[in-house]
Amino acid sequence: MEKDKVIILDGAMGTMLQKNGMKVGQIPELLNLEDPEKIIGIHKKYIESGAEIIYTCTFGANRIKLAGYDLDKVIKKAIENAKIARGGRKDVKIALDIGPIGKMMEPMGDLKFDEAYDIFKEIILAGKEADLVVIETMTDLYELKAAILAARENSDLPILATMSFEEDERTFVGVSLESFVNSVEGLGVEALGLNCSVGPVQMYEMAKKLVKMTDKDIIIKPNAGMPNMDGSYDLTNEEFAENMTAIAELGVKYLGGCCGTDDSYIKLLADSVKGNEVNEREVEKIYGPSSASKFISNENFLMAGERLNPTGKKKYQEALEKEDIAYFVSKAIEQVDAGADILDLNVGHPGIDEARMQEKIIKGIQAVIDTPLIIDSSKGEAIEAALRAYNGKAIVNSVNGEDEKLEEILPLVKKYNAQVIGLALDENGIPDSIEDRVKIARKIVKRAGDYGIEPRDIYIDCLTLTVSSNPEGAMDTLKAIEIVKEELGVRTALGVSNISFGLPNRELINQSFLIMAMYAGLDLAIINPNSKTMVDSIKAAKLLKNVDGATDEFIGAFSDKKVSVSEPKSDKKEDYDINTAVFKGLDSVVRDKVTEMLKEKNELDIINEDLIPALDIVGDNYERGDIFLPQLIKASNAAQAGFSVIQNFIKQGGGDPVSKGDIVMATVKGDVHDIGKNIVSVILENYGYNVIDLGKDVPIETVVATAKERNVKLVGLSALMTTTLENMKLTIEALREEMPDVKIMVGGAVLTEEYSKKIGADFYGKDAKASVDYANELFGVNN
Ligand code: THG
Repeated sequence: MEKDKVIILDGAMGTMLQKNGMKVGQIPELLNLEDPEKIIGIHKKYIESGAEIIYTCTFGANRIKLAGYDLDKVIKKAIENAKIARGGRKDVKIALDIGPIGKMMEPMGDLKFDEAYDIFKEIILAGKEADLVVIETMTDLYELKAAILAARENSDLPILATMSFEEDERTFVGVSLESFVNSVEGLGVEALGLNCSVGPVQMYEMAKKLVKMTDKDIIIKPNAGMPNMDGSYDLTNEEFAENMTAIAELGVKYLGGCCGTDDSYIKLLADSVKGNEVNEREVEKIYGPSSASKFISNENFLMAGERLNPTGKKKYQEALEKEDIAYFVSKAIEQVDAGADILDLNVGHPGIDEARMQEKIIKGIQAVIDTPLIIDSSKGEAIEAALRAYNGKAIVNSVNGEDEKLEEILPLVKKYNAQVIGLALDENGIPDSIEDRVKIARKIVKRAGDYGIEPRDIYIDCLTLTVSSNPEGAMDTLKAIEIVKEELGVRTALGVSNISFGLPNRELINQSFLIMAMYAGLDLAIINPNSKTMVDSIKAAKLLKNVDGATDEFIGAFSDKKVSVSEPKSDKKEDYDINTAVFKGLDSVVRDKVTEMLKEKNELDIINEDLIPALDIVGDNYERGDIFLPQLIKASNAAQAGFSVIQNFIKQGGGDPVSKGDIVMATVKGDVHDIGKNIVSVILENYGYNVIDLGKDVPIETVVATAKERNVKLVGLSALMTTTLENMKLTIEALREEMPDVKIMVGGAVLTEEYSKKIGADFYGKDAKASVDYANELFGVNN
């Protein structure tokens, strides 16, 4: 087979537009119509420099960012401009460029998954004349999933997908490299990789990890280094090309540039690597389930919680009927606290629309915890709805050896990139003989393979029979596990509790059987994590099997040392203390707790002694990297729920609502990227400040007028683009002139502490927590 050649991508459109006199605040996408020659000229420069794929000038072309304009026309014209630039060259492809929508998705913001899908679908349909689709600069895995599905389901174009990772190897909302790769490589993309955020120096280590963990082709499109004080980037074109050459040597196929790179960068890059064969890579693929921020390798034993299941549980059934999502979330948390690695979700119950319920509960659970899920249903329709709603790589439980089931379930597993549990039974039930069970397993693995599902993504369940009625059943199951693992290269799964029906001391039997099964090679056990005996014996068995990290885990669990700051006193959510309830983002528990406290405690004391300290724990965990943005926001909102209870209480008593002070927040003129500012606003509010949020693209006069009118002590300004830093400076100058005493804090992706000092800001907020600390200091609040 002919070896693959390196492919050169283009550089930044924005950088070139600025060089060519684009004014601050001008919308690049509209230039496709207003000044097509400029866009065509830039594409041509990149093609002359050696680019083989050029990105259309449509990064922000969506109905949210271009509200009020003819989106269809902009996109079609953008593609036409790229085609004009390409002329007759067959070696240049045109990529329909799709960037983030610019609004946060649920649960962090209010953009719904289906809405995001529709927004992307509209772009894809308008852009059908492109040669391929590029989805780039994504930070939310869920948004990327919506975009990929929209592209897959509405066009046949190849898809390239890249996300933006910071130096800590997480995206802005906490997606890890492993979660990204694991969730996206199987979604039918042509290639995946990284763009923006950092330069090639910082991207090198990440690229090195990427080329190892997936066999997909890799894309690397970094900035021209890290930002300087003046908003430029710190690598010259030569340094850029040199570092990119090192990255190419790792076996990366697609190479290009993002912010700060111009045609000279791409030229030197192309001169160095264009036409080279893509180097061979030593791939050790990762396998296992993942959520958006957590990947779990199925190299390790997985303990799955079985409690999200209506079997024999009246309360659970009632919760299903009432759609009491908080109940399921609390049951999920309970099991994770007890040590579950992954949770089985079953909502099968008479009268329940399984598809809708799976979707609702999955969204509820993934808003609060990062534990991956097993979708437990026999209905294809419910499995599909669940897989669409799930953010990450789920496990489908289950398929069996019946042809009809295989044909219904396996395509879904493939399409949505899930793993699957295959039961060793078929239309004739569970075979008596071990050999017949293995035969069914073989059939499942073969069929899965036909659909492109790898053995390492399959768990065969050799099925637990009740030992009281099948005396040989337990040993048969264990033997089948050994054979299946050995012969088929799959993982194995088992629901354990059936084994002990009808016998006394069930827990002892379950425990003994589980340990025997682990010895036989069981990889995933569905058990009740609330049984301490079971959980503890897994820890012991892992230690004895010399599983990586098991010794530390065991010592951690059974020595005197305490681990978590917010260890619940019991596993019932009513008994959570306020810290834990806030930490876990349980709005209703926080509301109840605060209501209860108000009976005996002064409202300000509750804020200062309970809610704020609880938020501080959350903030500290966030700073340490133990939790991520979704959890931070969820926890903040829970504190806000408590805060609202207090506000209402005070209003009813005729008092003035408490606020620690007014703060004006704005994203500066010309800048429409306000996600960072929104986060800071939410967190400040939750800390008890009254935030006057002026939104994005705010004129200098509006900021000054509002700050004066409300006579605020503090103004917060954000800017995401280098092009708008100048406006930040002008806004600060205008504020200083009118209000010499006002304090100004600034933040944004390209901003540095140094630069913020230079433009006269009082404080550089590196993240939301830092901004709160500064506000507290300024307003004399100690906590
Ligand atoms: N294999 C696979 N999936 C499974 C099973 C399996 N999913 C469902 C089940 N088995 C595992 N999950 C549960 C969930 C709840 C209970 C048992 C198993 C449970 N049992 C109670 C008991 O054991 O006493 C009540 C049972 C009753 O009243 O009927 O709650 O094997 N792939």
